[in-house]
Amino acid sequence: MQSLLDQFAAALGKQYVLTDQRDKAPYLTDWRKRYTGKALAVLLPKTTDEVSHIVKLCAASNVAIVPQGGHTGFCGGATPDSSGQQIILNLKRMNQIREIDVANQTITLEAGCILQTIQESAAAQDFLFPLSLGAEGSCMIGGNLATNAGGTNVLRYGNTRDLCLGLEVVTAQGEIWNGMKGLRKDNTGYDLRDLFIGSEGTLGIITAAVMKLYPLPISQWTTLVATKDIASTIALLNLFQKRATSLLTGFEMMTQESLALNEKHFPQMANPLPGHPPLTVLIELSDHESEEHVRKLLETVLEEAFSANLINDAIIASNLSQANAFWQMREHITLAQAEEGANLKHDITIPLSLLDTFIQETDALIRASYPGVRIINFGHLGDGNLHYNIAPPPGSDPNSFNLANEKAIHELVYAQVERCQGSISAEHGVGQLKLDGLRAHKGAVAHDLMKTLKRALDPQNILNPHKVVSI
Ligand code: FAD
Ligand code: 2HG
Ligand code: ZN
Repeated sequence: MQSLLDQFAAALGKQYVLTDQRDKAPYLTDWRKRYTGKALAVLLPKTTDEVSHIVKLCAASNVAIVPQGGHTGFCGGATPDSSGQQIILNLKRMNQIREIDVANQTITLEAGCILQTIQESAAAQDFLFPLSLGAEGSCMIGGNLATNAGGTNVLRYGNTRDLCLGLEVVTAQGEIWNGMKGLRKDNTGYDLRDLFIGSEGTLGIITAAVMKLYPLPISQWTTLVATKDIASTIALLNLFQKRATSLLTGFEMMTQESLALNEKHFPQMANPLPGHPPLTVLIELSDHESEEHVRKLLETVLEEAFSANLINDAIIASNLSQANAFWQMREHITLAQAEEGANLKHDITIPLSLLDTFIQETDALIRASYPGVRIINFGHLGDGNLHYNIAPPPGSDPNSFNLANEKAIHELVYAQVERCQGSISAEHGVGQLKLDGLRAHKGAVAHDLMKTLKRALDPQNILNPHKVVSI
């Protein structure tokens, strides 16, 4: 292996090939501390040519590559296995914004750009880059594309896939595919771009992208409302969709149990709505017309919702800092869960018409089989996307509870998801966490097609093996 490490050093410069255990450590454990692996080396390339060179060296030696961005993913996709034979290819040094094309409303950037930096660079030129999620201060656009990340703006702007026009990808053979066209129409056969998006580093390494930009809204209004149950919350969503149409940019649901966990670990994040309502909904409207227009619209729809008995209470944020506080409360649920200890995550989508049935049935099954557990159910209700997470009963040791029950709880929830025609991964991806779940629930034909694609594009199985599908 020494000669391969020497070749890496010759390609990148010695300081960008990390082999010391202390230097490698920060790259070996995921954000949740759910997975820790070992790596032969962590490589930090600066250019697409360097990535190509490294992949060719790895292919020649049959060494597997784990692509990595901010390492914030929830499914262990960016964590190597325990063999110590895989290399981590972390793209953080590839962080140049190459161009903002004002007329075409696009931004061209390298895979290691941090999401928040992209949002800020776009805003500085009066554009909105709408992808927004809790990890935006550290996740990278390459990782967002590789996981097809969702977040809080999907109901208006779509997920990362919908925001992408072009890609540059290094293949498993080390070739560079230049698909960096900023076109909104391109019907030239198979869509290679969409094949790589969401492939979690198993089909190619994304090195750059052309992404869509949008006009920056001139006014946003945020409100927190209390609802009594899922049925009325969905009716409320439908009302906003009808009255506010494309001005509706956020519709996030939080159960009382989720916000109780927030309050326990972050008392300053307590729900400002009184009386601990069963459900709290954060709604955001964004407008390009006038502040007056959007505020009036919001008040009118809320009045209609009160009259129709869809909501029991509402607070409209009176300024930007209160609006930010509402969003902070929403984003802190994940952090509160992490403070509480290991939990079991289910990132699922259900058609809105079956969501109520899913929650009622699944809650009952979980509570009957696992008395005392907390169901931390929150998420992007506007997309039918629940984060249906299970925290062990208070006082029990999370690790031993999860060890004993993880498999059975995942299976119970996934069986319910399948029954309700949903998906076992809405936005977080598959990685290693849902490898078995995907095999069991994707459907045999779809799963075989995925394996066929993997074999065709990466016959040596060197790109992130045993993530998403095993061949
Ligand atoms: P990593 O974790 O480094 O990698 C993720 C996967 O992509 C791995 O399989 C890796 O091998 C692959 N990969 C990374 N870079 C490349 C590349 N350049 N080419 C090919 N493959 C690559 N996710 C959501 O969808 N919605 C949310 O609302 C959301 N909220 C979050 C909140 C918090 C607090 C945290 C910690 C995470 C959240 N996530 C969310 C999950 C995570 O942030 C996203 O999945 C994000 O897109 C991962 O980006 P990353 O750069 O950290 O990728
Ligand atoms: C969110 O929507 C993220 O906040 C995290 O997707 C979800 O913690 C989770 O399970
Ligand atoms: Zn989410």
